[in-house]
Amino acid sequence: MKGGELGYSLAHAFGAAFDHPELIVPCVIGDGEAETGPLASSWHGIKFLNPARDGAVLPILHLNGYKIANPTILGRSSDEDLRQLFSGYGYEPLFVSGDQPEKMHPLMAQALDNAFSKIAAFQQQARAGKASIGVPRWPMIVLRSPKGWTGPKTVDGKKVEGFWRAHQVPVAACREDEGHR
Ligand SMILES: Cc1ncc(C[n+]2csc(CCOP(=O)(O)OP(=O)(O)O)c2C)c(N)n1
Repeated sequence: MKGGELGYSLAHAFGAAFDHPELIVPCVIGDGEAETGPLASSWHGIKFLNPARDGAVLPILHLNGYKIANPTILGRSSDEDLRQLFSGYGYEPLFVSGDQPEKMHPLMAQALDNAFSKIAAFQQQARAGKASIGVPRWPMIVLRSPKGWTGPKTVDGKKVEGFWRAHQVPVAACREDEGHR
């Protein structure tokens, strides 16, 4: 999708999961979107999830470091600060970080398997009537990868991959006189 108002992805994910015990809703959240007021307050939705009666939400916070033309606050935060922040909201953050696709794909697959097993364990216990599980610490994934990952590294000598410039169409105009089409 192109365009639209940022901020509502996580609130919608919780809305989809409430009263749908069979659903697990992965929700990818950009670090730019995470700076909007609606998104910043939606993290608390986790407190309303009932593991017996509702589905689950798996937030995937995608830190590619930049929004349109600036770095992001969460992208510049250390793993330890993020761990403390999201633990405070009630999550267990799982970190996946890097820029080599052949390493990142299995790491992400492992993190997803890990998250789904934790969700399944909370739900099974709650649905078996074990009141003793208390409030689950639901998993979330923090994914760090470069903005514009696997796109052109530079265009016209200017850095694009891993930089805010990747947000825009990097080739400004087709110049037929130079043979571009
Ligand atoms: C409420 C709102 N504020 C500002 C914008 C303008 N805007 C469009 S994309 C964007 C940056 C989004 O960054 P991020 O969520 O990190 O996405 P990604 O880097 O993955 O493209 C901004 C600020 C918007 N669409 N909605």
